[in-house]
Amino acid sequence: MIDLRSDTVTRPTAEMRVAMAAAEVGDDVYLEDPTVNHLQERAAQIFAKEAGLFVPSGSMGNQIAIRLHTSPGQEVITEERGHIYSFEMAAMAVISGVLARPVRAESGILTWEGIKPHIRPKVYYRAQTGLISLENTHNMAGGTVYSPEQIDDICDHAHEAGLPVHLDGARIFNAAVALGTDVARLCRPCDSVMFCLSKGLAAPVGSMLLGSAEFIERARSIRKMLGGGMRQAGILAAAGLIALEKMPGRLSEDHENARLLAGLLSEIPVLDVEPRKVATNIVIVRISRTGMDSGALGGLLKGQGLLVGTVDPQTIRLLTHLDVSRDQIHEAAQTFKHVLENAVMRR
Ligand code: TLP
Repeated sequence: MIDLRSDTVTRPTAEMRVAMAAAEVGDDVYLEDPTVNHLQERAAQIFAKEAGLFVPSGSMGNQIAIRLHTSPGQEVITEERGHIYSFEMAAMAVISGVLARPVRAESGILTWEGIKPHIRPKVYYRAQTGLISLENTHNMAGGTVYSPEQIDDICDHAHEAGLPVHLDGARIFNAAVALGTDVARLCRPCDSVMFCLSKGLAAPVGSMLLGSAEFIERARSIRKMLGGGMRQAGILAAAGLIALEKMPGRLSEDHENARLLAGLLSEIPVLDVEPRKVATNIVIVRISRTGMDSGALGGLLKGQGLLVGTVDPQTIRLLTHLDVSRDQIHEAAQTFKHVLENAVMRR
């Protein structure tokens, strides 16, 4: 099987497995796991934030941040296809008692001009805006990237308006590699940042939440409340450390493979894909002209050994990652060609 459904499918590397077996551990609820402590310190250092917290998932990291930045009854501004709104089980309503205020930006990249009209006026009879959340790279918009200047501009205006900004940076290293900058610069003005070790960086489990020392201290309590207090989590943090130190350096390979894949697919007449829009490791393909919906096409591709992700009935999503080689990209494009030619012949 060639699995392009997500970069979450990456398996830990041989080096990670060795490090996991040898990890020094303790009870992290007592703050006594040296490997977790080391990972948290290293992540904070690399991102130039005061402190970091190892969390079991990106969703938990985002939801802890929302809980800490907001009060019940407030609204959270997010891009309409943002993960915190579209893929986190309405958790912000359940856990924090807040409403999402989704804002559409075609490229997934919000601007202050786009956000400003959605900030509630400060009157007592209107729900108040509590937080702005950005996603870099933007997953469902196709791995699109905010530049440091775009983030600075939104954060400057948000802070002037008294609003905090959280960054869902699940794939922030992909953004940094695409821009040729570092994650500390990209995240500088954000009040909190979540990034994932378990996506393109290939760790088996885990994400990090970063912010001020005071924010992270409070985050640790909410993590425990949500059932995310882990014990000998150093086993996982050991893989996370390798993900953090060694894996960002290879992400450009995934980006090249994504551009290659988009180029090959753009040669298939019934597919709509724009290679020049591929900025990182995500390729979005419109399939309305194939005469099939994404479930049907996905089923046929699976029958030929290729797994793809679904965005909606007319759109599929393909991600490149550590466990797909350049040869497999060519193979995947051939599979699309073969399946679509056969489907047209059957009609
Ligand atoms: N994304 C997953 C799915 O949930 C859609 C994927 O396959 O891409 N923020 C962003 C931007 C994400 O893409 C994801 C996961 C998360 C947060 C949540 O991370 P986890 O899965 O660790 O809770």
